[in-house]
Amino acid sequence: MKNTLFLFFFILSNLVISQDNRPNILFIMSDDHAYQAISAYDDKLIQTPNIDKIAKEGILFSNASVTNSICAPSRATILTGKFSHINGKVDNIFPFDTTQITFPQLFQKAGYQTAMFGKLHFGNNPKGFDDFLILPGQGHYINPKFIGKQKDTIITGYVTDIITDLTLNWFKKKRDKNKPFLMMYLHKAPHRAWWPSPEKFAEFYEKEFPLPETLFDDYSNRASAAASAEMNIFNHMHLMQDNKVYPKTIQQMGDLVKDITYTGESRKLKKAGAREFYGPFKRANKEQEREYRKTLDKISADFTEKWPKMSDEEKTIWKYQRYMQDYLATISSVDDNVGRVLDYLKENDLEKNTIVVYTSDQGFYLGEHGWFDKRFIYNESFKTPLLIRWPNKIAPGITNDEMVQNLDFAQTFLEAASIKAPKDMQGESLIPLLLGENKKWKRDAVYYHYYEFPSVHMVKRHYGIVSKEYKLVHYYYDINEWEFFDRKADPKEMKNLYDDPKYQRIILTMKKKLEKLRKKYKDSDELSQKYLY
Ligand code: SGN
Ligand code: CA
Repeated sequence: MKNTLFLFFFILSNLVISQDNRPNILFIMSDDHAYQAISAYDDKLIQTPNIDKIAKEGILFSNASVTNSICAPSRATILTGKFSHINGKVDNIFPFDTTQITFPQLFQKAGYQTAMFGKLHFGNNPKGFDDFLILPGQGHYINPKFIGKQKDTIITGYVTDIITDLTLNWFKKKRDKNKPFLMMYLHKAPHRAWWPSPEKFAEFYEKEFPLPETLFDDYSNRASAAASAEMNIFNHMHLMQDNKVYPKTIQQMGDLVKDITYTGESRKLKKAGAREFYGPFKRANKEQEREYRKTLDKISADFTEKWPKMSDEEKTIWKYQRYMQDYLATISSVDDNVGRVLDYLKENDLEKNTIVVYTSDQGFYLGEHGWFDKRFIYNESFKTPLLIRWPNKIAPGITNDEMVQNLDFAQTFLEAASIKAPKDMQGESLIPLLLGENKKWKRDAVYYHYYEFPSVHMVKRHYGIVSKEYKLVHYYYDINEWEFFDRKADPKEMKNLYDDPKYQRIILTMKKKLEKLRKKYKDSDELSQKYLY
């Protein structure tokens, strides 16, 4: 009897030790994926059934935003749970201090198995991961190189498929079934220069997309930063590298483009050999090149025929269509691949205990205000998609419009995993909102600060406060201008109301709130000085 009892307790205690019921976390992030290009948010441009599934079975945040709309700073904020001015990664140029604590390190220490595959773009290798393979810097779309924990490698194929293969391979071959996992599955797509797979390139070239209402924005009634930015589709998007116009001869290209405002291209063209101008495409092997060539030849023929006869307005529309065809084609691949990973979870009984997050490192302009790129506090780049599924915890199909940020991710994941968050993290756990306990949520406005100027796209430095109703922005450094928007009355942000007498009282209130937020988060003009160049 004694022996049987002993055996019983022995088996029981082993069961308790080997059963770790803490939730797995699958964090899926794309690079520059605009919420306008996810059908759960807006189905005018593309259908994304797999990404939508996360929202259908979970929660969609309609007011999720970033603290600083650019790649590396967003990633630093996600990993540290701190604003750029505190973690020091204020732009893509300033280095990250690797002695700082990142949330994956805490997961690893607490017994999670951790892995990262894809684009980190952080300047350093990630800490706290049992396994990783990351793209160096921006990485390549075609036949990409990866930096590994053990060794570097080049993998033939299309980047979005490869990152997914690596992730699935890890699940199949390396996952320790006795431990919960933290998987960071990070896409390069749809980052510029928007190179699709050959199949999607051909498919999306046949499509035509609706024009955004503000495509021909003249930037009047806004602070001067909107007009001086260099991210206008007509003026700054490259016909070759971006729109993929590669005529048979360089001479032909030079003649065709010499009348457009972006003259650097034709000058460079004459100096270089043709292959150099194939941008990321120059990595393709002969077979891949043959496949891409089929669509490239169509683009080139269409361009050669139409371009000389087009008005500036028609040229803008032509470039916009080319841009959308490629940008959305890359997203279609992301959606297919997200589907592969969700299917794997389902087929392997991992669905129930896995928190699945889909987000982007920031939003992006898809022709709104005539722009591509990001950086500004205007909605399309300030906001970011955020969809979370957690079966039996999050009610399916809910939408939440609270002002949440990428700053909040670290504390959310830590709380979900019952790991104590360091006191100096600056976000709020989203768990109450996930569980539908919205009354516990006290934040009514968020803080934003963008730094990278002067730099590519020339978006001036600015900081601001955003609530559900209003947005107040201060542009500083080489200008001193304010902007104020009524978000409900003017969702497209076309009219700066800073000098409107009707709004003076509310502007004053928002200014006070902004000062309070800056104090709370420890930002100041003195600190901004530290990050000047
Ligand atoms: C490159 C891109 C820019 C982009 C930055 C930062 N130009 O410079 O359009 O804003 O990266 O992007 S490109 O011609 O090289 O594509 S980020 O997402 O990495 O911050
Ligand atoms: Ca980005």
